[in-house]
Amino acid sequence: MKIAVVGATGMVGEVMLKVLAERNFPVTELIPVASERSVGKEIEFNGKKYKVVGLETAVSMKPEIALFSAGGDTSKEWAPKFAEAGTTVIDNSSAWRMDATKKLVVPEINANVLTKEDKIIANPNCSTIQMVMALAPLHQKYTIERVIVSTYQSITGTGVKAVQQLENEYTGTKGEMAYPYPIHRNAIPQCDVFEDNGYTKEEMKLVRETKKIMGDDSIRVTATAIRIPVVGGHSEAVNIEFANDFDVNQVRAILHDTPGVTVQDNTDTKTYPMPIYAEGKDDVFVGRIRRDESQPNTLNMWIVADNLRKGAATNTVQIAEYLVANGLV
Ligand code: 2RA
Repeated sequence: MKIAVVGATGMVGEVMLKVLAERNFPVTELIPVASERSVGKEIEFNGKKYKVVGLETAVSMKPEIALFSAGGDTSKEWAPKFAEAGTTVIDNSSAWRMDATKKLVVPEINANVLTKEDKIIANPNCSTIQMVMALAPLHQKYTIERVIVSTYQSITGTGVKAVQQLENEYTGTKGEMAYPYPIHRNAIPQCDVFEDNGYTKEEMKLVRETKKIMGDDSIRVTATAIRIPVVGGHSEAVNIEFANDFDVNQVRAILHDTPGVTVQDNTDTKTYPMPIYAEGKDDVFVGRIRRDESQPNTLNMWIVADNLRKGAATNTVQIAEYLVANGLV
């Protein structure tokens, strides 16, 4: 298959290339796409060298699938152009996620909503993906009424500039600031910009996208998203109120049996998920599973995942794999 990766030189784009190769996705021709300043750069993929091209050229090459991670503006302008040329776009930006005509997909949860007619498919936000991976099987069993989530997010989610700022703070080097505050030895209670309701866009993505992916607008969600000086992945403290009671061991068993989820939960051996160990892996790791003793039918747990992999690149590639396996492209 002819596959375009739009944003191939970016942080998520590079991980998408890595995941495509690792999973032996049937790429017969790669079209690495980036901004004009990167056109002509060489990218190595599966032992072959490919030259980076611009968006116009990439559309004309008519790839079967285009994996996008190039920001909302680029996606808004160019995803329709690829779609018109017959390409199926899987987009990592927030541009299409809440569009009622576009599917928002975590393959393990709702890939079945996909049809041949879906030419622009939205990849959910990283912090949403890892949370719903753990919520969905529990919702099926116990019916979730409300979710309270606090996230502790890797600075890789902000981008290269933030990673560089943290490195500079470690080494005492002067450089460009992604944040007006230090990241090192700090916790910044703002991921993305603020909306009129006092929440950040990141927090409202968790609220809105969870309902859409799980197909249930009745689930009440509130979120606080924090940026911390970690690079391996996002962590989330999640409090879940169910309509029905549950058994904690059964919760562990359900999550254990959920594809893509690994339970790491043993207080005797101090076993629990941590981003430093989740980095580079595709699973969503769940631990600290315990009843909330302050109210009935309520559970606490801790969810960790590599935000660049399952939170972005791997989920995108898994959607592409589903499309191919089901003859939808
Ligand atoms: C973040 N979820 O971590 C977003 C991805 N860019 O900031």
